[in-house]
Amino acid sequence: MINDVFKADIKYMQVMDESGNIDGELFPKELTDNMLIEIYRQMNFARSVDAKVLSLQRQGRAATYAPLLGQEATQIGSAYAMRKDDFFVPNFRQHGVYLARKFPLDLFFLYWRGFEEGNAIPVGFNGTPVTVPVSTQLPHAAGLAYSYKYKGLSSTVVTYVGDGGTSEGDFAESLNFSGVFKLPLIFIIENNQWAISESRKKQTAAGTLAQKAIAAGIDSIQVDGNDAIAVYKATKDAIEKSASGPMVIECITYRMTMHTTSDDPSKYRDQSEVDAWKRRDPIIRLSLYLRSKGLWNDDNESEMHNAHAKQIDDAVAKAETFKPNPKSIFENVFEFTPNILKDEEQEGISNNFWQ
Ligand SMILES: Cc1ncc(C[n+]2csc(CCOP(=O)(O)OP(=O)(O)O)c2C)c(N)n1
Ligand SMILES: [Mg+2]
Repeated sequence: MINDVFKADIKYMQVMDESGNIDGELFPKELTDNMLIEIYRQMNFARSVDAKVLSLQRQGRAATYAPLLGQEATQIGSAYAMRKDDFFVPNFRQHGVYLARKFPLDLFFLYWRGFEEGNAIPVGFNGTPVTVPVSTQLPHAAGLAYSYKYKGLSSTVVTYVGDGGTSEGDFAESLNFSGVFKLPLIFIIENNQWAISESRKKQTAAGTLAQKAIAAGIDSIQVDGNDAIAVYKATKDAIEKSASGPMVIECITYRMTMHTTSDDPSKYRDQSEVDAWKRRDPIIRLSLYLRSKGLWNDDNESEMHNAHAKQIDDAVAKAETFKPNPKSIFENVFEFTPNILKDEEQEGISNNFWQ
C-alpha cells in the first residue's frame, strides 16, 4: 500500500490590488485611516532617503549603497506591525525598517558615508547593525529568539533575508533550529526577484520560497510584497501567534534598480521586466486608496515632500560635520590590543598621522 503521509499548500495573500481596491474581508479592523496615512508617509520617507543616499554616492559623498526602491511596502508594512519591544535583525537593504523604527537619521547617513560610527546602534533601538555577509544574520536572529524564550520574555524577533539568501546553509539551519525550539521568530523573505544578477528562477527549482519552511515544520505564507496592508497583516498575525512558534512570510516584490551602486542591471535583465513592475508600484497603490477615500490630496503630498526634504537635508548636514578619529581603526577590534598594533599606533603618533 501507499498512503499520503504529508500534504501541504502555500497560500498567497493580497489585501489591496494595484488600483487601490481593498478586500474588505481581509482588511485589518484595527488599521485606522491615520495609521494608513502614517504608513504612506513612512514609505515616501524611505524612498526619499534612498534617493538622497544614491545622489550623495554619485557625488562621492557616500559609499557603496544597496537601494530599496520598490521594496517600501515590504519594509514599512512589516516594520509598522512590530511592537517597540520586538527585535529587528536586518541584512543590508532594510533601510526602510531602520527609518520606520526611528533610527537617528544623521547616524544613518553617517554609516552610508562609510563610517562604522554610524552603525553603532543606540541603546534602546531594538535592532542589530547592517549585516553584509549573506544570511549570517539568521543564526543570530535564532539565538536572540532563543534567549527571549529562555528568559520568558514576550518579544518577537523579526529577521529579513533576500531570495538569494534562502539558498544559504545559514537559512536552512536557522529555520530548523527555530522550528525545533518553537522560537518567537519571524523570517521575512524579501523576494525581490534578483540576487545581484542571479534571477529567482535560477535560484531554486522550488515553486515558492515560502515552502522551504515546510520541511522545518514551520508555518509560512506568500504575500503581495508591494501591498503594505497585506505585509502589515501577515506580520501582525505572525507576531500575535509567535509565542507558539516561528513563521516564514515570503513577500513578492521587485528590486526596481541596481543591486548596489557598483552594479549595472541593464547587463543582465530587460527593461520590459522593470516596466511591468512599475505598474505595481507600492506607493502609487496606497496613494490611490487614500485619495479614493478622501484622505489625501495634492497639497498633503507637496507638504509631506517639503517636510521630508528639510529633515533629510538637516541630517545630511549634521552627518557631514563628523570628523573621524583615525585612531579609531585600532578600537573595538580586539579585547586587548596586540603589541603589533600598539607599535603601529605609536608609529602613527610619532609621524603625526593622527593630526
Ligand atoms: C556569504 C556571501 N556571499 C556572497 C556575497 C555577495 N553578495 C552580496 S549581496 C548578494 C546577493 C543577495 O541576494 P538576495 O539575498 O536576493 O538579497 P538582495 O540583494 O536581492 O536584497 C551577494 C551574492 C556576500 N555578501 N556574502
Ligand atoms: Mg534578492
